[in-house]
Amino acid sequence: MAIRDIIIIPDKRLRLKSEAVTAVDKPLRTLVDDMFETMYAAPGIGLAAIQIGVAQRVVIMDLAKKDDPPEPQVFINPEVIGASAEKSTYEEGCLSIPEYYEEVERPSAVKVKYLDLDGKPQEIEASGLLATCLQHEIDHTNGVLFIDYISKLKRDMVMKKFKKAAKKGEPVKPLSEDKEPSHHIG
Ligand code: GNR
Ligand code: NI
Repeated sequence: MAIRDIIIIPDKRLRLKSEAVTAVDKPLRTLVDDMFETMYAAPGIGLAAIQIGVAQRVVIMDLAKKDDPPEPQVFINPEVIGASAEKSTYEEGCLSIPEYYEEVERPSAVKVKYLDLDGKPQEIEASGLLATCLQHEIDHTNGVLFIDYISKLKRDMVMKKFKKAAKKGEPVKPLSEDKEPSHHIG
């Protein structure tokens, strides 16, 4: 097992459409193991393979509450095959856009088909946080980020901040701490 580096914006790989998994084999299980170790270390509640630079349609998740037993879930080649008309709003974050959080509206419930770790086709009807997280992760497999759903003004601000930090090779501070010092008052 190994913790892998999580790539962050503006890394262009986050915009790739990942390739379908063709074999649920040993190397895939190793990838999944590494993804869990990476996600738990971050920590996060979900992870798509592209976030560690692997453009394969693999998503993992663990929505267990802190201090409850772990509930690892794996979705291979996940696909939304149905969505409710009803929407719900959730404050989302992303390990590839560290420390930025914004409300996103998505269908409240979705039906998703996928393969399990035995390569067996499965379907799940998800609501609540699972529905939000599945949509967030499936978006990653298609090169879509949650900032694509916020206003252009906010998105441009976030991208600018991360581009600047990437150029300087600096860690990115939360936007709340990003106020420029005043030049006129002591
Ligand atoms: O850890 C994560 N938390 C989260 C919160 C609200 C909606 C989606 C997520 S997923 C995110 C981890 C991540 O970036 N997955 O791609
Ligand atoms: Ni994410």
